[in-house]
Amino acid sequence: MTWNSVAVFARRPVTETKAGSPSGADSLAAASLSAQGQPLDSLVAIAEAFALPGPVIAITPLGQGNVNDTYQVSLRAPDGQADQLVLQRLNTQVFPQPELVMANILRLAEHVQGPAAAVVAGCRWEVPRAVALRDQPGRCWLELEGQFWRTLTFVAGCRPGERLEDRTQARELGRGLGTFHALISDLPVAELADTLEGFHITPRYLAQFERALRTTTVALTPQAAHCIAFIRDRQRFAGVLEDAKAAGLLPLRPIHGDPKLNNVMFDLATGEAIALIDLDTIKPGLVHYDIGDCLRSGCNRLGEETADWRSVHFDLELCEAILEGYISQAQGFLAAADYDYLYEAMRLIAFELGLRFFSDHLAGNHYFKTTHLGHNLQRALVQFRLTESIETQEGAIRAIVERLRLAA
Ligand code: GN1
Ligand code: MG
Repeated sequence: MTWNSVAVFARRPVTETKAGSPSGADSLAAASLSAQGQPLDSLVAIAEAFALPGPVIAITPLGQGNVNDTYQVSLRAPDGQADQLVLQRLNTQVFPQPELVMANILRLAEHVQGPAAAVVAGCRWEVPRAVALRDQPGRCWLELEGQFWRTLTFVAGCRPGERLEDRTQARELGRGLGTFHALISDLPVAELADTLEGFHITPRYLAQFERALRTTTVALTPQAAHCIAFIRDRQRFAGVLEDAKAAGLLPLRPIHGDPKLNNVMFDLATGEAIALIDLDTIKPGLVHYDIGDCLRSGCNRLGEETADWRSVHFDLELCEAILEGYISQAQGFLAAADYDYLYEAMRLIAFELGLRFFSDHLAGNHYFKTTHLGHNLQRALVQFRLTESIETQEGAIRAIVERLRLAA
């Protein structure tokens, strides 16, 4: 098959699959279309453009990403053993300069070297690495018919976080994010590109919401009216982190951008957090965006996809354990002012994600993939309920932060 003849199907809403759980119907012979709408034979050809260590055995959808399309490529290594890689089609509507995304990923890989990282982590630590093209060893992405493909190494022997079971896992989640931040805290932000302008700048999402509200054609149901009132009540709060940044209280640092629970990998044997995956949003930012994202995903035991949004609750015990784990690794670079904004960070990032989901609902679901009508509205209701739960526990959360600050 030549490149020109490779048919690449348009994006479709993803069918949700569990990360790393290939099913019986995965064989290339058995299925002609992947769950993400891509013909499998073209996926094999795309995967084979990269310098794979052996022939492809199977390609299956991977993970639950809301933005990119992700596949697990299984292959046979030269020693006969099975091996895996991750193949992704980047959503270039979200990332208009994907080559800068790759530059950041390469910069990270260069900065974080395995053995030194394991010392900081106190255990095995892995960084997914970009794989070069077979015919162009200096290049690690493929542009094909307007689509952008890349292949990354697969972190084996671990699983992504799904639901936190107990304090030990919660502590590991926080320790994982703290380790990642500690490893990149000396990477100059000027060496990272801003690949997604406005990402986590809440006032900009507020402006997008106002625009979406003016032009929406979606029915404003009582639930939507609730969301609108909820946002209006918190408008003044939206600038809290940006104001602190502008006042010089919070510095720009390299961040992950999306360290939600299922982007942290836990070692199957030891339960330790050993990697952060999904490196597309590594860029300059506030560590508070990451801490907020980690907490809003980890402390919501029902998960962000629950339909039972009324029962969503922010779990204080998990919050304490996540922060403990985080601070155990981050105390070396956290300044006093950083602690002052931890409560605001968790409240803001839950609110911000609700705002983003709701605006996308109003605008016709062009940003986040959806699987059913009203999906983004449901997701927004979950995040807003979580925000409320954080707000009602403000005193207790601030007390936890204070105790940990004094102990650090
Ligand atoms: C998106 O695609 P995914 O699932 O890794 C989004 C994050 C949100 C997340 C919510 C680039 O991440 O900001 O927190 O959905 N990524 C981007 O699940 O917008
Ligand atoms: Mg992501």
